[in-house]
Amino acid sequence: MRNTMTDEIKIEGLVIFAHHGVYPEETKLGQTFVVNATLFMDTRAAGRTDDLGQSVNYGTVCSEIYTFLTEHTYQLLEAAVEELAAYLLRRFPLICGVTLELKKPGAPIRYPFDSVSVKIHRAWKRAAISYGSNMGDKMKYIEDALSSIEDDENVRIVAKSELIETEPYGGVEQDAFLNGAAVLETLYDPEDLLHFLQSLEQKAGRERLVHWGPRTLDLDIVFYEDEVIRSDDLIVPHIDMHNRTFVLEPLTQIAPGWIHPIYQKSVAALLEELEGRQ
Ligand code: A4P
Ligand code: MG
Repeated sequence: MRNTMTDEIKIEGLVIFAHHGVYPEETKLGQTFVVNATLFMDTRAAGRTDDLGQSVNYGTVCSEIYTFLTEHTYQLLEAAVEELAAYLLRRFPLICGVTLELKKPGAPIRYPFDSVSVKIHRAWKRAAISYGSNMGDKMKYIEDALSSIEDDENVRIVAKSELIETEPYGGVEQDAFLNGAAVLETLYDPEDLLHFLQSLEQKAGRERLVHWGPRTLDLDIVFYEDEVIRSDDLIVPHIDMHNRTFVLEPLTQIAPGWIHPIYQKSVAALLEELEGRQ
């Protein structure tokens, strides 16, 4: 997988007068804030060509930080810095991650202190999803879901497989499926991504009647970076993906080398093994 933490552009000590705070005086009178930002990106192309068009203009980034912090008002440093990080990641596609620190040297604290601050790291994360439909206008359910994904500001589609027709798997007698897979970059954490995908299933009129039964739309998270997650409502990597041709075949088209973090095998190797077993 792509290493997103290669090079850094740093902005230190950017001073901005703005109006964030819990107390009414703070939002009314305003005060000084100081921003430290590290922008993670691959600077090699700019380094080789000496062309600003291949990089991120740090002057523009400073202006955007200034505009954002002066045009919004947040009570909490946490909220200001969270929203600012997402804004910068959406606004500058070359930036794959940011570390942002927002300091408030004049915070209303009645003891001597230098500064209080909140510092966070946020980045675009890679996820692989698979989708299937075997009711009604299957193609349309899938295409509508993909266009809703494209429209969401927290997700970018990196690659999409072809859609393939597959025989039902899992022993329930039902119509053939249309299946596909996509690689995404997302600002959602795994749980939020699950909830987002479930909202699209609901939009497609999905009713949960029979386990493994017919559905207008099923959207599953196959991988999220190389994370291994086992919570009550989310298991990643998808628990049965290695047994499913309808997941592995489309995923092999777009991400053959993605390594399953538990089996330590690539998607292409898992497909080859599965075909050998069948
Ligand atoms: N959940 C846990 N982990 C995940 C994950 N990684 N991604 C939980 C998405 N959801 C995850 O799913 C049940 C619960 O799984 C969710 O509430 C979520 O919290 P569901 O979609 O509500 O219900 P389901 O249909 O009972 O199960 P599931 O897992 O979606 O069904 P499957 O296992 O995906 O199987 N044959 C072919 N050829 N093609 C298909 O696409 N699909 C199925 C559905 C059966 N046979 C098929 C196909
Ligand atoms: Mg599902």
